Amino acid sequence: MSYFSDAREVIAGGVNSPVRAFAGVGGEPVFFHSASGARVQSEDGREYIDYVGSWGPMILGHAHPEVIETVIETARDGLSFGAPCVLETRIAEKVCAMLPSVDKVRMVSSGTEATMSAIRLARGHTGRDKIVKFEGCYHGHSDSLLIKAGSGALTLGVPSSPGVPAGLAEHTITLSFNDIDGVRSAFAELGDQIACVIVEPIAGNMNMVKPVAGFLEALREECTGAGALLIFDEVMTGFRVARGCAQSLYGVEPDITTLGKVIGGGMPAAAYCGRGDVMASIAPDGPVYQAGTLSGNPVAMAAGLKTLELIDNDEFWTALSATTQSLVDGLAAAAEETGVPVAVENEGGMFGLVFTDRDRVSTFDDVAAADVDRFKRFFHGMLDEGIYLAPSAFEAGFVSAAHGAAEIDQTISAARKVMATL
Ligand code: KE4
Repeated sequence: MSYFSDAREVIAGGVNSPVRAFAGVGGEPVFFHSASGARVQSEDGREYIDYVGSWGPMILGHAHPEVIETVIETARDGLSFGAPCVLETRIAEKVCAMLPSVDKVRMVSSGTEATMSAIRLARGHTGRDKIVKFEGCYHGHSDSLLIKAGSGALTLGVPSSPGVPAGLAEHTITLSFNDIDGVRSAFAELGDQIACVIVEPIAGNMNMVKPVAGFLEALREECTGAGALLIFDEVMTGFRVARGCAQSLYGVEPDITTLGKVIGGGMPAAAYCGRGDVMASIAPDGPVYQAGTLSGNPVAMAAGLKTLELIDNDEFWTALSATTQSLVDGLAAAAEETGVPVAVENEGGMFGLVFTDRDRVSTFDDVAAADVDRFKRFFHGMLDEGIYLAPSAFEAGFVSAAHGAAEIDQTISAARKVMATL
């Protein structure tokens, strides 16, 4: 008997999201029982320093007392109304205040819903069918986007999933991330048929890959020139890499932004948002339909709003970025001391670690060529040392405000020990 074998009896694959199944690292997944701050406790009584943070939402740390308190207070007044409530207005006001590119917001319940709806909005608003995405970027599991995708699809080796009709897939143009010439060629050939480009401004689903100089600017220029919409999928980078999201770091304004994870504070909430004239195309104002029973759920709104309120100050970001930097510097030093070639990356509360002899990974091919077997050994070695990393070589890592010097020191000490065995 194991928690996983029990789960597999009644849950497809034993998990409710594939990347959790440890298929990317081998072995059986750890079943969590509880979490607090930077640490999680497993059902079998172990404690780990957590660098997954529910894949990004837990930027304040797990079970933050103010977030928990507001969830309890809000829940006491009812869980869901299916009618407007003022909390929805408040969080939309907060997102608009934090993102200059956003005039209007539509809340949904998952990042997949947000990107799926943003694609439909772009197609409806422009009257065009083709979309552009980038290999290795993951935007959730809607049909048009599950083509050469990253994250779990890449981890499991099914980046283009069965079940997506060829007639739909043919409208998705997949280019190489950071390939400016490829973008310009695609627009030269098909520009007037392209409804939108969707991109993770910092890719976090093929480990962590930053845009090269001019890449995001080229997307902006080509979209504007062709009358296509630029969608920044900031479900992961949103309020994770900077107070103003990735778009504030690169000075490129998208037409639509998708958000998730942090804006739910650990509860199911996500959003698509952007230019008022574009968002005016969404029902009930416009003809593009999208709906959701639990969209804007008051409890999720309360958790997300409290989270945004607590991170909306420069001191938070200065401290979080410093903690992440100290982690990444320590990992790089441990690798140097043990002669293990790695490339590291970080921004705000997000980091990447790739086992490669390249100084930096800039393309999907760079990441695909990394030493996945060495990562698997590193993952399990760190797990044995009480450090919980993302169970995939193709995922980014996340630091919270609850990670302090003690957690970083313990992590670096473990990394030095484990890397020496690789
Ligand atoms: P969800 O549907 O999982 O809420 O969001 C989909 C999504 C959209 N866009 C980006 C940039 C994302 O990173 C995600 C989801 N991220 C993965 C982790 N890489 C979620 C973890 C999982 O699939 O279980």
